[in-house]
Amino acid sequence: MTKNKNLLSWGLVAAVLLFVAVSAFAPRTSTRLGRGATAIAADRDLTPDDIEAALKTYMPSGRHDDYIMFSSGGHAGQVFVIGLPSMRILKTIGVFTPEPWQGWGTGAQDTMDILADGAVDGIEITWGDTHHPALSETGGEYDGQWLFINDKANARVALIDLKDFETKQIVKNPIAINDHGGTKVTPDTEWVIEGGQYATPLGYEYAPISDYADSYRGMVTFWKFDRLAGRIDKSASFAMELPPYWQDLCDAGKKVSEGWVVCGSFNSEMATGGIEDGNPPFEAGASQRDMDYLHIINLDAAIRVARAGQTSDINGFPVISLERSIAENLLYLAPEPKSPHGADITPGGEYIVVSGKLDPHVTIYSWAKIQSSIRAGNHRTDSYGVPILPFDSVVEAQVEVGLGPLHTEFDNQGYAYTSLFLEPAVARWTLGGPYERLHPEKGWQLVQQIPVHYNVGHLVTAEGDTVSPDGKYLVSLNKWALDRFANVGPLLPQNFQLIDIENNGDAMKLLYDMPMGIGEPHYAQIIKADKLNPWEVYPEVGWNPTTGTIDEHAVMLGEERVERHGNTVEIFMTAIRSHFTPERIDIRKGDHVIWHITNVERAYDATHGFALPGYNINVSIEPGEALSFEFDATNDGVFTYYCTEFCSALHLEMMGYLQVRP
Ligand code: K7E
Ligand code: CUA
Repeated sequence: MTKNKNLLSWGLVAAVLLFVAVSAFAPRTSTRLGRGATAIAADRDLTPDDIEAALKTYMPSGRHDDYIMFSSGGHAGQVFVIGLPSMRILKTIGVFTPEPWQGWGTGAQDTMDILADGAVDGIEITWGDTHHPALSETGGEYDGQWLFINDKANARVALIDLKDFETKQIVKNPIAINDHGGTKVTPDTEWVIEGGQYATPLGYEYAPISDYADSYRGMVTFWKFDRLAGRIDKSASFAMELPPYWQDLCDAGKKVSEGWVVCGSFNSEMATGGIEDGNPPFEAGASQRDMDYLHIINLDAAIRVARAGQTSDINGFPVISLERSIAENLLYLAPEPKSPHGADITPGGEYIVVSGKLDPHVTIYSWAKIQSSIRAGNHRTDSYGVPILPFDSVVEAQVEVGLGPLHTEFDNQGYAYTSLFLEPAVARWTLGGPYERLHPEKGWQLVQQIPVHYNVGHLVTAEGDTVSPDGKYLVSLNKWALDRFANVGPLLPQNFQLIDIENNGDAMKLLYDMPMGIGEPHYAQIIKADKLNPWEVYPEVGWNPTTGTIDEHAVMLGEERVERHGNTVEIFMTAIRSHFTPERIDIRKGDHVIWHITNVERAYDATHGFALPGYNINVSIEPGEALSFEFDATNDGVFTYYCTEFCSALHLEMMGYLQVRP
């Protein structure tokens, strides 16, 4: 009863709001619309909160989102591009996994080559477990130019160009078989951080696990990004050997802490499992001690050591040894409580927030205190000789936020937001120190929790890990969806929940549930949409997206031809609405075929696809793009190639015959 009354009165409020809004433009129709809205709200059993959420997220046809979120795809191996606040998926970017729509890794030679660069010791890898996207930054702000993302499974890092939203490079970590603590970038994107995870012998060589303490090691890798070349420069990159604790998420210092990097860790117990042999299982063995170690790394000093060549060579890659790091004061540890996760640096760089998965608190470390503790010297060390800064000398505060805290991001009002896996909820709490002037509360304290559905891993706020977060929106990346969506069988989608954190004295409000049925995303980053400035079409006809220049095999109109050199047939083809030229190609079984296609269109959205059934070729040719693929004509027969994008009324006629004579 009460609910219905409430509903009706709110429905009226909504109707009035709509009336006011609409009457400004179309006074004749407004009354009818208003009544309709009330009826719809009643009919669909919508609460006032539902109506408000709908009004805040509804995107009228043709209107664009204010923010763009780049989400990892988990073991989809891809990146997903999502508009906020509508939560509409705008694009899948093929990264570590072939992606046929983009023609990523399904024939086009350059894309095959980039994927092949991610091979591990000669074994081709056709998937990835993308975890942490990192937008490029200038002065600690997202600049909208590049996106990096790691593959946790195989310790690889990919680079995506935000001019065309395509992957340009994959680098395999030369010393680690898996990673986790990446990617993060330094405030001017000079370095891309890839932290390790499960310790192994570096270079992924063999050593028996009974030699764990001596032969197994952790690591952090610093990839040099050459912005001018638009590539990671492997030859200028280096790694640091770390103790065989399982390094976890890293973050780059900013402002007052710029030039330093922190990485959390767990399993400082150095548990090696072996429940078969009567040892504690990993989850118990790695959780015995109350404290693990926050790694505090002087990156600027490490760069000097690496540039001076004071490194060892592992698989052809320079690595600063643990001994050297200790001798050069590159590495310090600080105790962090209870199976820590997340290491998130505040916008001004003054504090590091660490969560303890088994501790209801977040622990806040002060950068100033860390520096004075380092200066004070005279530290005890771990068993490898790495100095340990006393807990009390570096901790600024602890805030009880709730059960199972994981990751923290920030807003523009001096609040921090921490995901609580076990509650499950998102906690809003106040930052003290210089942030106190931004909010009415005093000190470090929990302000509010909002339940989420259900167990949340990462959360992300708009530009929330930069030097100037926007606030406004938070997305809770929930691992479990349970009853939130229609049952689609035993494998459930994840649930992204959009939360309004605009603080006009209001509580946080849940706005939208978005099922993610395409992988298990871990982290995402949200950028203001107007910071992105991608191309509408490639700059010139014949453009090679990988080299960023005119392709040497670009085909201009009138230059189409088929050339034969011995057993090699080279095809020069153009695509334009609504035909491929040539339309007929005759070759012989056993020929090696090199096929070049250029989309000579200059019109926005005039993409053509090209599929060659039977030979596993499928490419996408955007306006202006030139690409090539190769195959051996091992089977004779008649093969019908055709355009896979519905590009015109005569799109079905955009085809041709490849005749392979026996
Ligand atoms: Cu899922 Cu960032 Cu890989 Cu925490 S990590 S949840
Ligand atoms: Cu070109 Cu369809």
